[in-house]
Amino acid sequence: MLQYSAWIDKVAKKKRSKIVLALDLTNLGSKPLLSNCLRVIKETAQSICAVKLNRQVVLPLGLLNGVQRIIKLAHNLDLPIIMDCKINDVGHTNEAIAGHYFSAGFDAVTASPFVGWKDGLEPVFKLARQQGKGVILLVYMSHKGAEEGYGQNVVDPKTGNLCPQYMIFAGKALEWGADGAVVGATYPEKISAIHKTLGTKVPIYSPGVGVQGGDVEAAIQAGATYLIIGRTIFKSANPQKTSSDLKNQINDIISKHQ
Ligand code: BMP
Repeated sequence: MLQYSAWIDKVAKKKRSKIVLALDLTNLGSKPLLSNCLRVIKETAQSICAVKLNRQVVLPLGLLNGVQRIIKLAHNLDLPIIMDCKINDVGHTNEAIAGHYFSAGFDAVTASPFVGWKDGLEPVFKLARQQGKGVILLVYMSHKGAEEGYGQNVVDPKTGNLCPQYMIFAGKALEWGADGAVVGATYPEKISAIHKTLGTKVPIYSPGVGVQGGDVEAAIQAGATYLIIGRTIFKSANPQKTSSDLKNQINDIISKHQ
């Protein structure tokens, strides 16, 4: 079985798609949550390269219950599946959390670099490496409050100079061998700066296009590898067409800037 990073890269090339579907459905509406999730994956499968689940779906469906059906469907359609759990605790619980998600069939997890390496994310990276799974780090989030944490100026311990927190996190993504760095599409200038550090070694996963106000072209041009897209697709009247249109739009932008 391919390692996570190689798998998503292969699927992205095969399907000519950079879209990670954020399946953030809720069961607050009238339709049952599980069948709705399965339907959206089936409708968009040809135009996406991975599926991302949030706790808002895992909590009501259950990791070993309904979520198993979603993971199985994604894998049958040759789609890796990411658990967006934003791991953020001390090492032993981080390791246990990642272990449960990996055992349940998830191919990658997201994690917060604020907790650091020693007794923080080191055990998560070790476990992921042993199992061929991925760890994707938050480097600059897409919402307005991101500047209060990720955007603070801090003293870089290596140089003693003031430096934005997110640039230190970009350095950690490289140093720790992360499989991806999340940078909000709402801040293309941050994508550019982080991309200069990461180059082609760590792909940038960018959420925030569409509903959150980010622009597809600006994010791609700045260096985003994958776009994480949720509501624009699953809340549309026709998710199949919307995802296909977005895929084509992204490919046109890539050809234009090559
Ligand atoms: P939408 O396209 O509906 O705005 O969804 C974006 C997705 O990306 C959500 O699943 C959200 O949890 C995730 N996300 C984000 O929006 N900003 C971040 O900085 C990090 C995220 O994981």
